[in-house]
Amino acid sequence: MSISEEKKTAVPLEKMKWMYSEMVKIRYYEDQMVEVYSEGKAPVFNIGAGTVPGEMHLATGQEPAAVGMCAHLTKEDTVTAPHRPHHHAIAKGVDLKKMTAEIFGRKTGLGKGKGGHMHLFDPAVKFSCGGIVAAGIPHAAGAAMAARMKGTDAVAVAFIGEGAANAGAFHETLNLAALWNLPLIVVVEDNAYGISVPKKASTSVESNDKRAGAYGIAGAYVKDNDPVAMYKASEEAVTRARDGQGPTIIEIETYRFLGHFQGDPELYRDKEEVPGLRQQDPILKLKKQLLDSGMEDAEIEKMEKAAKQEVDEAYEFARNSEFPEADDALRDVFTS
Ligand SMILES: Cc1ncc(C[n+]2csc(CCOP(=O)(O)OP(=O)(O)O)c2C)c(N)n1
Ligand SMILES: [Mg+2]
Repeated sequence: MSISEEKKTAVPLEKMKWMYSEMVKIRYYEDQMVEVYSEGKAPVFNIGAGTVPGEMHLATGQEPAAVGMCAHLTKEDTVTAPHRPHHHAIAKGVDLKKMTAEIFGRKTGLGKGKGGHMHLFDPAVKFSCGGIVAAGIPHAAGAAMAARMKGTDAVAVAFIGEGAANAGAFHETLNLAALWNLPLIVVVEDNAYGISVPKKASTSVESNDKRAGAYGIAGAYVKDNDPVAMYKASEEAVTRARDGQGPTIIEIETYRFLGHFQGDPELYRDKEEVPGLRQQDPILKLKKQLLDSGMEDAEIEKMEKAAKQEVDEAYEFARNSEFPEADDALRDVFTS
């Protein structure tokens, strides 16, 4: 079964403005992170040193997937995200100050500084993420099942990379989610690579929405990293899930402007690839649409300024927060 033809309904201006402002916030957040992450890691790149120790996976360029979907969600809906989670977390409304403090390893962080950037949990908006590829899919199915058992109309969305769609957990979960008609949506962000492996070297189908047919569920494909098309595909999928009509797989063609992780030498792609991709920046495209719809430059600038201020305040909060005590290491964790 395939999702119906793209609806021609217009996206409400308020939603367009929200998506733009969130995309600017995400982009600026990650641009700041590039700088902060490099602090203390020179002269020879030392991944364990600096203000933000550990790996860092940024989603610069992939903003449309997160904002197009989260525009339809409330804090009662669940989102699970993978190792590249900042765009989803921000669009879902995770507390930006506590998120940044967590990434900085500070006591005021979402997980008291013990999780870092791949382990952000915010129960207030039902958001979680993790570094185990594909693990968020069954977690989201569990949340979808809980919503169904409680009789609410909440939905659950698992964001994953296209590489994760080849994991057993993807197929096992979708089989049961289809069988049990769960309000689950899996959003596959096809950024063309799983680390250095191109999609065509790992995936038997051209796009993962085709795999929906194997489970008798709906599938949708969003091309060109288009936030408005993502908004529309997500609207259909969320409506379907809330109405008790079961799961959907959405694949979005998206672009990763940065390396797999910060410090990635990117030897697997042509040096011309990224400048070419940046020419198709989805933020600039959406800005043009806002201007075409009659918004003034000054109003757009005001939105950009507000989004950036929120980010600056979050970084300031994180920097000024204390580190956990050594004695805290074994608190709030499972011990045998
Ligand atoms: C179960 C598991 N296997 C391998 C890894 C190592 N790993 C981290 S990211 C990644 C590639 C993921 O690719 P994709 O799903 O396309 O996401 P992207 O990084 O492109 O966002 C792999 C193999 C892991 N974290 N978990
Ligand atoms: Mg990928």
